[in-house]
Amino acid sequence: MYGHTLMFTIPDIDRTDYMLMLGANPAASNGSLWSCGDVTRRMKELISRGGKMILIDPRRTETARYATKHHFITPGTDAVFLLAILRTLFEKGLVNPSHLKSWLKGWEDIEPLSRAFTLDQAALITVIPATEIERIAVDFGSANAAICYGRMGVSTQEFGALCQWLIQVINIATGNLDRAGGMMFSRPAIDLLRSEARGSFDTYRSRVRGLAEFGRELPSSVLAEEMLTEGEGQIKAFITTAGNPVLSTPNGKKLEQALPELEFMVSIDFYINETTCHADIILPPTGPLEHGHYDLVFNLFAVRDVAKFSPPMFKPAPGALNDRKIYQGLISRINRLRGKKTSLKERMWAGLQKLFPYLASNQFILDLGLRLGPYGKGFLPFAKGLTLKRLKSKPHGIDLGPLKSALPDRLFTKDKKIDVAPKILTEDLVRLKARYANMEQSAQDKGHLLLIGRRDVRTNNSWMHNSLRLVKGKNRCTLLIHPDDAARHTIADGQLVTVTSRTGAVTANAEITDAIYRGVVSLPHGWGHDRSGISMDVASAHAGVSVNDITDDLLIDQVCGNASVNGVPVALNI
Ligand SMILES: Nc1nc2c(c(=O)[nH]1)N[C@H]1C(S)=C(S)[C@@H](COP(=O)(O)OP(=O)(O)OC[C@H]3O[C@@H](n4cnc5c(=O)[nH]c(N)nc54)[C@H](O)[C@@H]3O)O[C@H]1N2
Ligand SMILES: Nc1nc2c(c(=O)[nH]1)N[C@H]1C(S)=C(S)[C@@H](COP(=O)(O)OP(=O)(O)OC[C@H]3O[C@@H](n4cnc5c(=O)[nH]c(N)nc54)[C@H](O)[C@@H]3O)O[C@H]1N2
Ligand SMILES: [Mo]
Repeated sequence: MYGHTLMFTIPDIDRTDYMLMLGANPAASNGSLWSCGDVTRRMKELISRGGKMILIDPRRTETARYATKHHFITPGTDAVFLLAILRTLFEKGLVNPSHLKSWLKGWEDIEPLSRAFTLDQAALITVIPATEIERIAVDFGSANAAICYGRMGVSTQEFGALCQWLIQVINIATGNLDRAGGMMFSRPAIDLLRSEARGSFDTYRSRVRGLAEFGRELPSSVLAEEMLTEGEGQIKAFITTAGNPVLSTPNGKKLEQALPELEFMVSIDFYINETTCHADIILPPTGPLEHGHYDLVFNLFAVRDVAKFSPPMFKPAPGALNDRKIYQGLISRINRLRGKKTSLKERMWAGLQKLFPYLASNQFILDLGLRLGPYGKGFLPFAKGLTLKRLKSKPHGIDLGPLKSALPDRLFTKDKKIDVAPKILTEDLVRLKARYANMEQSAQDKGHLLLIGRRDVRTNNSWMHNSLRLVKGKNRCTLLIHPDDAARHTIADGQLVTVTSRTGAVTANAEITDAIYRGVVSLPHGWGHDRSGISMDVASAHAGVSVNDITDDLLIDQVCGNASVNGVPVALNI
């Protein structure tokens, strides 16, 4: 839509009056696509200045405590809800893209598309009453500044791409894009958008299942089958870095079976965990306190433009390398093996780096990035602006101000227009309509339960569980289940329950709570440290089970190939 895969819209939380949030739990995740300090204070301030926050989630989460209103929703049906909001906005005359009008392409397609479902149909499918959908649309459309924001719950599900598109359309339709208090674009001191490629989609496909590439990456759901299926192009060697896909990718068990079959595997990680234990070689990088830190990624997602440098606290062990040095070492060795000749320029640069080691350091690259960035000093002796030296003189970081309007300059599309109705997405509405043509098709009507995930403030995916202070206390890897469903299956609180899906089964303690919607159960991801071969004593003693043993590599958002780890049909046994 905006011409760049990294061009995320960031909620201007500090200046908004109305936040409609779907499938996100910032009170646990610390914001995610709105990075900042103290997320909960910011949500509280929104309410205390008279604003509203509406939360749509199949679970009444920790974030619900900060919301003015929480609505349960049937997992996977958010696209229908968002269409109903859009439809109502049009019907009530609340659509006005105002300042965005002249940059919109395909705008005339939107109103007819918004009529895909009536409000009553949407209410039946989502379980959010029609009167409430209407109220949300009217409040959203009438607010001075409003934000529609959705995260993992509306991304990693059957219609994730449609959801994220409709969220953009709602913000655009109400003129809330690129405006203070709405959804804005960040302008970090080192701008990844300018240095990274704009991105790609479907320029090639996976060998076995034919899923499309996105930004030169294939969906994680095809990884195991690409290793296990023989033939030309079969994956025989594998490098992992900063990832634990045995626990984090759908049907991780299948990947776990594929890894020992590889001819060679190397992992760049400091832990011998469920994935790296299969590697022939593990290359441990310096730890987070042994190298300096400047955040490239999260400054891009931040609710204010900020820059901060954290110097290393400890000296690394002699010979220890940071991640970048390890990558460089691997790349130059692979190039050499492939017979790639180094150019004269490359050799001269390597020679200079030998003479002046600073030129080979991360800090040199960082200084260059800051100087050449939008707030940079450049290289003129008397110019003002950011340098690494200046940043280092402010140990708490530098605040570069609130988010600023950035359009149309920041658009990366060739025609400098916003593509409001990309064909890939508008065509996917056909699939959505077919899916809910009759409600009998929904898994809940078939007697299945739908499995969703959850995060906890003391976790970070799979890798915080070897720290005792982050795992002690009561077991958090429990199966949340509604009292009615528990009664139906004669499950008592705390009882061990086996959860079964197409791909496997896991057994966890039930936690009965009305904070989860009827027909929905929830397990967190990143646990399952009971596997042999790992060397993480604390994690093993607090093993839990891996939800991704029962998520499904065949359950994907068809249009983009992203894994649908939310809304997995499961059955229970005691
Ligand atoms: N403490 C902590 N912080 C983290 C992480 C962590 O593991 N721990 N992980 C980091 C990472 S990698 C990420 S990507 C972010 C994620 O950040 P968030 O997306 O904010 O966090 P989640 O807890 O995944 O929130 C997803 C929510 O979606 C809900 N949900 C599930 N299915 C549906 C659905 O069909 N519809 C709707 N409307 N909601 C649904 C879930 O109940 C859940 O509350 O967090 C980051 N921050
Ligand atoms: N069912 C389900 N599955 C999910 C999700 C979900 O919500 N539900 N969320 C998905 C999401 S959003 C994400 S992002 C993935 C995350 O999945 P992964 O990225 O695979 O998992 P992490 O647990 O974050 O793994 C991080 C690894 O990096 C290592 N590490 C930490 N710091 C460094 C470093 O500085 N350098 C190097 N080289 N290694 C380091 C850690 O030791 C750990 O082994 O999980 C996904 N899987
Ligand atoms: Mo993530």
